Amino acid sequence: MTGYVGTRVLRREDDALLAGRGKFVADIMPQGLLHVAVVRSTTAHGVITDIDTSTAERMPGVHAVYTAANLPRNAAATPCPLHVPNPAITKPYTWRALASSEVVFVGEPVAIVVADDRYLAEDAAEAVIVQYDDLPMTTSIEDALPANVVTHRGDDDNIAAKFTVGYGDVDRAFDSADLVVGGQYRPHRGAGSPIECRGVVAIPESDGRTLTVWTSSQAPHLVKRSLIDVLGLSAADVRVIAPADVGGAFGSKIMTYPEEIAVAAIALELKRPVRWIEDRREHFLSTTQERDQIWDVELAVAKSGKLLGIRGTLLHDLGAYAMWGIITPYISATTLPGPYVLPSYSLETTVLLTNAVPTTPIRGAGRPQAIFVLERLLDRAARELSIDRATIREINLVTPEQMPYEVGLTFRDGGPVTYDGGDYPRALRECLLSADYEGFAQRRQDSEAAGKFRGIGIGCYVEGTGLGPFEGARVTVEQNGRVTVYVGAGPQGQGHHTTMAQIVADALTVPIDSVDVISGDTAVIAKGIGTFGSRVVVNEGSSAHRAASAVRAKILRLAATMLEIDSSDLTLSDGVISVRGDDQTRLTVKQVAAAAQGVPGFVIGEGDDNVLEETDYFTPPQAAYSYGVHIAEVEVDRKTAGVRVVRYSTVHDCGRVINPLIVAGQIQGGVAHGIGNALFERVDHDYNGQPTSTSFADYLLPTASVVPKVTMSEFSIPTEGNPLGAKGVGEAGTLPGPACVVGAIEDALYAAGARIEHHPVFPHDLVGFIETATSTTRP
Ligand code: MCN
Repeated sequence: MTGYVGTRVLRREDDALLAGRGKFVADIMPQGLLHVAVVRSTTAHGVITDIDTSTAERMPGVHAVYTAANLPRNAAATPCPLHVPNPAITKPYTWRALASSEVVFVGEPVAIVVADDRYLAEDAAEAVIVQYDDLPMTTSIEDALPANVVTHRGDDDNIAAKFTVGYGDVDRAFDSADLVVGGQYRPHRGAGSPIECRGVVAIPESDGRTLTVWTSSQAPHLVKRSLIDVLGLSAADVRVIAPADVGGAFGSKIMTYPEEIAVAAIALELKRPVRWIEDRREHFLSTTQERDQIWDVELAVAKSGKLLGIRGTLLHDLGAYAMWGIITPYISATTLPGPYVLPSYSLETTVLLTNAVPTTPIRGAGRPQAIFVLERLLDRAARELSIDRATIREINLVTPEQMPYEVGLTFRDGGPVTYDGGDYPRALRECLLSADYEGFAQRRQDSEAAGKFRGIGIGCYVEGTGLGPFEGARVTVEQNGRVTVYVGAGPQGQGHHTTMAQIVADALTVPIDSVDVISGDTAVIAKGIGTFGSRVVVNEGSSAHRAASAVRAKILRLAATMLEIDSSDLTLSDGVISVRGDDQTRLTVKQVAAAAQGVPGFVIGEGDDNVLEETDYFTPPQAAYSYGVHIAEVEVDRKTAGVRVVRYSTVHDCGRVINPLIVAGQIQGGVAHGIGNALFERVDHDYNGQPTSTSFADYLLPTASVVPKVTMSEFSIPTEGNPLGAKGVGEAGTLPGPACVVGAIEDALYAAGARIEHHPVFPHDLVGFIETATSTTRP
């Protein structure tokens, strides 16, 4: 059978995962393995005045203690590369394998202990005495802006970049507006929180020069490039593998981390395998985070509800280093117009360094914040104009007739933001239907009768997915007829091995069970970028499709030569080649593949037809724009002020769907993430810059009992930007979550004065409104 694309093929990844047979970095235990514990900065900003490693060095089982001064290959001398440079960045700070003098956040690595096991390493790490001269510090955007304190000593201010985006005549829009609404909006910092924290195992060859690095990463090729740059290796010296089982990442494993560089350098020096496995506390202290922003914006509207313009400022917390450049705030700024016709827009963005863990894209990458702000503004305008909240969205959405729609902004790839197609009003209509928007009033009454406040909220989004520059796939048919697909970007739970097998099985017209997928290994495919930005289906999927289609053509040409027939008379289906109009003559892919292996000196096909292998690197012309609508309904408990999401409906269009089952899983997981951002997840610091949320007791995640079953529907308007017609979906489920959940909470308590401009929303934020509501309804 072929025709796998579009069908609910069960994930081939799941049997092993469900049976506990997944193979994660921590499962890689080569002979002679040494273990690392990292000594981290205990101050948010300071200068290291002394590191005393003498006691630790003498402790049993300790092999070495390293600081920046003695880290092998001078590995701490060179900062990690700035992965996404931008001319607007004026302070391109990136971290080093170990801090040498100044530390700029609590958790920054300052020393490393290598021991026979992790327990011994941790004990010895405790015995490393680091003295600091503390410097003034700030972890808050408000304090960072006036530059009373600076994140990096010697700087005059904390501004890492400043840029303005916009189009149209904003001043005229505001002059002619019937209504102006605005506010200060504050989405807060959260963590990526994958189940598997980070980890790295470096295994050297005995030559002291070459090594294999296993790392729990979203971007093994990028890690390889960093190792080459920082450690002065040649490309042939280092192989980086991200195992097929990476236990989640959500963006936090995109970049090169200090531990990857340090562990590789130490393994080369000690000529022993070395590993470091991050624990949860370290994850909160050292793995990148996202979302802290302050938006001061206003919206100009006509009394018809038509949008006229938005203007304002955005302050973005970059944390202590610019590891992923300014991609996140740039995406925020260019996402704000959303799926609506917004005639004018101006936003000045200031990107600020703070003494906290660096921020880099976490699922959604700046978009959830922009969607939150825009949808809050729409709700406010609708209320002031007494227009239904669904109607104000409906009358402003970009229509199919306006497609392709040029927003007037430049996207992060340097091209214009041009929505490539779709039916946004249909998505809203269908979501209102599936959420039974009409029936809400009755449900509200029922909740009130049960002593609860009930509200409904809407969030619409459009998202540029599938950006290049490229991702590759190598498709090869083995002599036994099995097909191997080598791809650069690997999964962290997205089910790529299943979807790539579907794409290749269809393009080759062979059974899916004959297709094996190998991902995330720099030794099997030369170039790769990584899994982020909902880009794999567009880039890697298209490459796999094109490579497999080219191999199929080769198979048919070889079969034609073998059968002495024209290849146009042949068909290939389910791995069998038949001659049109001839039931007797057949060849299998296996027979052709065996023949193609050849006998020395004999040639079957022409040119490289004899090699049943193709590599393709697809480059999309621009982003593929997915879009959708989410509607949440919440109940707020009168006694506890607890919020419960009781209904959640989504409609989305991600173009041609490769696997509806996987897409549904991505949306459901994304919604959980969005609910977490709206109600639970908040990284905080005390007045000294000490993180106060460093365990799942302090940092709450949504659990199965608080995430409702999501009612999902989809329709598909394929994009023309890639041969599959697919658009990305990996982040979509998260994007409008905070917007619609907070919109619903505000709706529940609107009459009591609730105007909510931040998230997460905690029960204590609501107590006052509940008291007001209770006192005004008391007889
Ligand atoms: N897919 C499909 N049809 C489409 C679009 C996608 O069948 N039209 C399938 C793809 O083939 C793939 C999955 O859906 O199996 C996601 O594809 P895509 O949208 O291309 O996203 P990526 O594969 O590039 O994944 C990255 C994205 C991001 S940016 C984050 S963050 C994220 C996410 O995916 N992190 C995740 N989903 C995650 N899911 C899990 N379980 N864990 C994470 O860490």
